[in-house]
Amino acid sequence: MDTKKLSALQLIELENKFGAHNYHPLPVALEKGEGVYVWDVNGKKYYDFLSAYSAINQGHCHPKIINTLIEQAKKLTLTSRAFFNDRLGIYEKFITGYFEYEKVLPMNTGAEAVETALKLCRKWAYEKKGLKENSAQIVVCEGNFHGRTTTIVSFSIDPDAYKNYGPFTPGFIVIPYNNADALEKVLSENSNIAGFLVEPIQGEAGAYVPDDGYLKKCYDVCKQHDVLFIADEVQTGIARTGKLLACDYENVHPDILILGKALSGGTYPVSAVLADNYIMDVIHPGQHGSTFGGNPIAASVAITALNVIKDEKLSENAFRLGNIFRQQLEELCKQSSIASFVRGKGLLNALIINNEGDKDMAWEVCVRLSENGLLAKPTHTNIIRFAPPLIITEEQLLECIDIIKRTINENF
Ligand code: IF1
Repeated sequence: MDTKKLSALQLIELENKFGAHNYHPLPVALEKGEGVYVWDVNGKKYYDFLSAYSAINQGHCHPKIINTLIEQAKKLTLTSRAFFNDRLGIYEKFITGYFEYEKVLPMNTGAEAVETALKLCRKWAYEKKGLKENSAQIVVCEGNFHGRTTTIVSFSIDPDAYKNYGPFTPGFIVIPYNNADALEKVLSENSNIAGFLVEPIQGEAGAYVPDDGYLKKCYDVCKQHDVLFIADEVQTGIARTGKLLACDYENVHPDILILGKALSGGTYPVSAVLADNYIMDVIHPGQHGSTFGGNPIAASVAITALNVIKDEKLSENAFRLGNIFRQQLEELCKQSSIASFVRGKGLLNALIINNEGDKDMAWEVCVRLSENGLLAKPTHTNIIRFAPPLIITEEQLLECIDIIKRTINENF
C-alpha cells in the first residue's frame, strides 16, 4: 500500500469499499488528538464534543496514560489468566478500593461487562436466591442501550439494534424508564426476578435524565424483593456526569457496577464488573473468562486513567462546567426556532432539535458545527449529544458555546 498521505476523500472511499457499513460517520477524517482537540488529515483543528461516546474523559492521548501504555507494552502485554502476573492483583486491589467493592471481574468491552453482569446475576439468583434453574428474569428499561451482543439486543426496543438478529435470548422484562412504580409492580407480581439493569442516565436515548430520587426508589424496591440492582455506568461513570458515578447523586451503591470506556481514557479496551463477595463468589474457575480480560496493559492503564480522574478533579470540573453549559444553551433555546431544550448532568448533555420541518436537521447542524471547528454527532435524528473531554477549561467551553450558538443562529 502506497503510504503517501491520503486525502479525506480517499480515506472515506477506502472505508466505504473495504469496511462494513455499520456506521454513518460525519465526512471528517481524523489523524491526531490531544486533550480536547482533534485534527483532520487536512490539519483542520476541532473541539471534540463526542469524546468517543465518553471514552475520552481524560482527554485525547493523556500523556500519563500514554506513557503507562507504552512502558507496559514494552514489558509484558498479555499472559492470559492461565498464569498470574505482576499487574493484575495490584489493579484489582486498586479498583475495588477506588469504587468500594470486594471484588472485580475484568473484561474488555462494555458489552462484555454487561454480559458478565447478566450471567453473574442469573448465577447468583439460582445458587443464592434459590430460583429454579433457567427461570430467572432480569428487568430492563425502555430506551435502553447496553451494547450490541445478541443477548443484549434481545431486550432492546430499537429496531435498528435488534431487527433480523433473532432468535433472541429469553428472560428479560422491559418496563418504562423513570418509573419506579412500574418496577415495584413487576417485582411484586413475579417471584423469579434476579436483577434490575439500568443506566443511571440513558446515553443513547440522548442524555435522558430520570427524575431525582428515581434510582434510590428503584434500589430500595430491589432490596425489598431481594433483587440485584445493576448499574450500567459504562457511559455515565468515571466523572462524566459531575460525580465519580451517576449513582452517587442519590448515594446508591449498586449491587453490581459495570464500567468501561473511560476506564482506560480511551487508549485501550478496558471494562470491569464490580460486586461484593456474596455475589462474585458464585463464579468458580472455568465458569467465565476472556483471553484479554485483565491483561497487564489494561490493568496498568486503568490505574493511571483512574488516578488522573481524581488528581485532576475531573468530576468537579464536569459538575461546574456542565451547569454553565446547560444554562447557556437554555438561553439559546429561548430564542432559537430549532433548538428546543437541553438536558443532561455534568458534561453529558444533549440538545433536542425541533426537526418537524426537516428530519435531517440535527445532522445538518452537526455538519455546520464541524465546519465551525466543533465535532458532535446526532443520536435518534433530532438529538445532538454534547460530551467534551472532562479536562475542558471554562474558557474553552465558553468558546464552544459561542460556536454552537453562532452555528445555529446563523444557519437555521
Ligand atoms: C455503538 C452511546 C451507543 C453504552 C452503555 C454499554 C455499552 C455502551 C451505557 C457497550 C456503548 C457506545 C457503543 C457505540 C456507540 C455508543 C453508544 F450510547 F454511547 F452513544 F451505541 F448507544 N453500556 N455505547 O453506552 O460498550 O461494547 O461499545 O464498549 O455501538 O454504536 P461497548
